[in-house]
Parts: sequence; structure tokens; C-alpha cells
Amino acid sequence: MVSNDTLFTRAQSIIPGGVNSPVRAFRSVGGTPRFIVRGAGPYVWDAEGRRYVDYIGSWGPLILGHAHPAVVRAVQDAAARGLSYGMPTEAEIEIAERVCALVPSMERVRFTSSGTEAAMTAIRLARGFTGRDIIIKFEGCYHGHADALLVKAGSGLLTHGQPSSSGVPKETTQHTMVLDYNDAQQLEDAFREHGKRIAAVMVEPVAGNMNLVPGAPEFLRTMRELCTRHGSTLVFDEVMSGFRVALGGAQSLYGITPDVTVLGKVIGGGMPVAALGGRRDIMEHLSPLGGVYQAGTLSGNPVSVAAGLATLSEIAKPGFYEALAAITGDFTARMNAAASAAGVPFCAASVGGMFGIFARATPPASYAEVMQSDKPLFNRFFHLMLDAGVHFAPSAYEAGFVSSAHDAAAIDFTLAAATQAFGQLTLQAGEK
Ligand code: KE4
Repeated sequence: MVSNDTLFTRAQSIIPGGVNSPVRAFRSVGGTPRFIVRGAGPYVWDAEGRRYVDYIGSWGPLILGHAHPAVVRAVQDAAARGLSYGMPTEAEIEIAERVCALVPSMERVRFTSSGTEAAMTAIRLARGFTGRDIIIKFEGCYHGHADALLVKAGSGLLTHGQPSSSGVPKETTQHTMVLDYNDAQQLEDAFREHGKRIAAVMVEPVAGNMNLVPGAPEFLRTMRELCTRHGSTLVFDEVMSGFRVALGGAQSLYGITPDVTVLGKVIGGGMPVAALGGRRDIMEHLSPLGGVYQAGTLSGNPVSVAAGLATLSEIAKPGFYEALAAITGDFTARMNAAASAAGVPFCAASVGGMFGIFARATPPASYAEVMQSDKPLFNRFFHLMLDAGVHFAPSAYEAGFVSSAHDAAAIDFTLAAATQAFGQLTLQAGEK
């Protein structure tokens, strides 16, 4: 058996930070990432043979749990017929028809291999469709790592954003404005000042990249109304919330119809599938019909699409989301009760199969409130739980995910560990 430490040292000798996506490196929580060798249902096992109840779920895609038999079988069958053609297949038509039937705002859809590609394309499409440049996004929302979206708030309220990453020229972000999430007044002000120059507003309707912060209905309604009035494109980034908070995504919960939706994660069931879709008159500006270019060698890949179709078949079954929301709601309610009983400033909240655990007394409703969380306290909780065999997201600023495979045994195991952890945090606080 090789230890996680040995693997991490070896990984860091050849991969920057030892990981292929930064959040996996545990730099926010400290310690050594667990190198996973297999998953089954709600569990993963690391290189040292330790089992964890998994609440990362590959950051959202694993809504059926790990190695679901129907998904594995679909992938095996597709792979045995060939891995990729770079030529159209009927399966791509089928997944397009299924996704558009489940998300009626999507009259046309184009598939990509990652959410970043889909979000980047949605921005380019909105600019091509409107002939305008300004994009509005919100502090705390993440839409992948395309240059135009790696932007933090500018110095002034309605000034243009500053790059949030080195290597991004400020000319690339000068047309991106970053406002406060859930602040409808700021949005009104921005449209009053720039309205006819705004190509798009891009938002996570239920934000999951600053931990879980649901969009306020008034905020999203104002956004819809302003985009309609000014001819700007409303883009819902539902890469995380799509097929996660409800079968029809957040847009079905709020009853708001965006012009373009970005999807990912669940629609691939763990394989690389993402998509953008929306109004036909907008989508037909995409190449080869229109002048907005977009392409991808493995877009609509048959093996990935097979995983997506198998996943969509399972989640479309009657009662799936009611059961998932019930498991997740019960979990967060019991976490709140355990934290309250221990007298520690923790709380939890959920929307469908997505949840947040916060090191603060009440769930945050804004980025500023998220930033008031007690990060060191969260990190101590994270490691107490990890040592007890429960793997939450290695960051105080990430949402968590429950799958349909999280049965009573997994949830009860988690609550027993959390009760112990909260008790130890209380003891530590008493020793200070
Ligand atoms: P990908 O390029 O990672 O497939 O999707 C980017 C993306 C776009 N939009 C939203 C709302 C997203 O949440 C994401 C990716 N989410 C992160 C989780 N915080 C993926 C995890 C990671 O970066 O490793």
C-alpha cells in the first residue's frame, strides 16, 4: 500500500501543485489530499484503504452516486463500439432532445466538453447576437476560467472589472462588470448607466461557488425584466444547479426563463459533457449557421453522451427529486440540530440535492456574509470529519452534494461523526 503523502509528493514532482484542478490540492484547508482508488454509491476509498462518505460527488456530476450500474454499463457498451468519431451520431440527437424537453427555455442546444467552454461560448454568443461588449457577472459566482470571466470587482461600484488571475490582459476584462450578488439596486443602477451597451448578464441562479447562496427571487426577477427592457441576453449558468436543484434546474424553481442556459456536471454523469442552449434566434448565430465560432474535438463524444443519457434516464424517473431533496433536507436539518446542541456557530442549508455548511450562525445571503464565516473553525471541522471518514469539499467556500445513493447508513454515519466533531470544537473553544 502506498500512502497519500507518498502519492502527493510524487504528484507534485510532475503536476503543478500535484493536482489537475486547484481546489483538489487542499490549500484552503491544509493537509494532504486523499488519492482515490475507487467509488461505489455514496462512498470512495483512498490509497490507504480508508472509506469516506463522499459529499463532493466530483463537484456535482455524481447525482446517482459512484459507479451506478446503469451508467457504467452504458459507458462500457458505448466504448466497445468505439471511443470517438468526430462525426455526428444519433445519440447526440437523443441527448439534445432530452435536455431541451426537460429545460423548455432551450429551443436549441450545443454540446461541449466542459462548463468553461460552454460559459465562454455563451459570452461570445451574447456579444455576437447583440453586437455589444459589456458583460455583467457577480462577485462570488464562478463560470469557469475563460479570460473574460476571470474578473474581480473593479475599484468603483460600476467600474469595469480587474483580472482575478495573472496572465489575463486588462483589455480582456475591461468590458466585464462585477456587481454584488443579490443586490437588485446595483443592477438597476448599472442598466441605467450602461443599458444599451450591455450584451449579457451571467449569473448562477443558485450560487454554489461561494458556498451555497440561493438567488433572491426579487434579484432574479429584476435581472429578467432589465435584460428584456434593454435587449440584453440573460444567461443562467446552471452548470452546477442544472438537474441538481430540480429536474428543470433553478429556472424551474424560480419560474424565470433565461435567454441562454449553460449546463454541465450532471448531464455527463461523471463524464465530460457540458452544453449551452436557449432561444433559437440566439443559438442560430452559432457556427456553422452564424458568425459566432465555437468548436470541439470531443464535443458530444459518444462514450460521454452514453453516460449522460443513462444518468438522465435515472433522474427523470418519478419521485427522484422529491426523494433527493428529502434526503438532503433531512441531512441539513440534523446537522443544524447537532451544531445547535453543541453550541457551535455552524449551520447548514440546502436546495434540492445541493447543500452548504457554514461556519457561522445563519446561512449567508451575500458574498460579504459568506466572507464573515469562521474559516479556521471550518477547517478544523473539515479535518475532524475527514479523519472520521466523511469527505466534505476542502474549502469553506464550496457547496456540497448529496446523491440518490446516500442512504440512511451513510447519513447516520455522517451525523454521528458531526456530533463528535462539534463536541470537540466546543472543547477546543473552552480550552482557549
Ligand atoms: P468546468 O469547466 O469545471 O466543467 O465548469 C466550470 C463551471 C462553470 N459554471 C459553474 C457554475 C461551475 O460551478 C463550474 C465549475 N465548478 C467547480 C466547483 N467549484 C468545479 C471544480 C473545479 O474547479 O475543480
